[in-house]
Amino acid sequence: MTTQPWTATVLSIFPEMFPGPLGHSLAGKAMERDLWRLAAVNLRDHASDRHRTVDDTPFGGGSGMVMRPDVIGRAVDAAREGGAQGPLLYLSPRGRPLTQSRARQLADGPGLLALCGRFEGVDERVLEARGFEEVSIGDFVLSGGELAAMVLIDATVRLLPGVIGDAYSLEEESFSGGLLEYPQYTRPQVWEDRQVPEVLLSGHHERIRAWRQAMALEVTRRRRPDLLGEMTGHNPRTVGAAQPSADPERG
Ligand code: 9WO
Repeated sequence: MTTQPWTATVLSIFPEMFPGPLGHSLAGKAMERDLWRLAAVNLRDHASDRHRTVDDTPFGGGSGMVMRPDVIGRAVDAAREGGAQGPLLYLSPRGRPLTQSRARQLADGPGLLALCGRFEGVDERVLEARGFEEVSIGDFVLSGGELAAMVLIDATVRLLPGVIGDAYSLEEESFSGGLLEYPQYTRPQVWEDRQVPEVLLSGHHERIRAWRQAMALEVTRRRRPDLLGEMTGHNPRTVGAAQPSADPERG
């Protein structure tokens, strides 16, 4: 017996949405190379009536429908029985925010199971009983958990060994770690009267490295000072911060 590749199992009433964008580009190429696998399970296959019902009206009243715990419980148990490994995740705006660090942990494991809710959500008891971890990709509401699951899987799969060249990932770890990206430029050298910054044409690799680091720090300080606060324990708004111009993005 040999070891299985990293596998994402998704539980959804719209399994045909998968792999969707995950079948393209970097994740898609990696899937073709069998560096990871995707198993999309139709929750309706675990319904118990001939209409394949997965939802019902909420106790206590109110609008909309709630996904039934018995159907989801059977789907999870069958996936586990079939060999699905890794944490059980429920994509929800109530969840703990997804971070690069959580994506790295997930990439270090054997895979994940993602429950994609629809309607007004999932019966709370099945989340408790199966020990779901709730994960949010941001403070907004989608029509369902599927797109959020794709985001989570994409963020994780690109960190799997062999998916991105080692040189690139090392650079990402050591340099841009914790900071936003520095500005990038390519040809043409002049476009609509806008010059590429001179230093990037200099061929002076140490000056280029220093410029990029300074720019990454400046972009982070202006747009996401909270990221610097986490690194330094200081409030960066008060540490030598120039006054922003009228446009906070371009000052
Ligand atoms: C819909 C709704 C309608 C009336 C009153 C309350 C309501 N809550 C919801 C709701 O949260 N619907 C969710 C839709 C149920 C779970 C799946 N859905 C979902 C997941 N929308 N947005 C996400 C999501 C997941 C991860 N990160 C950000 C958003």
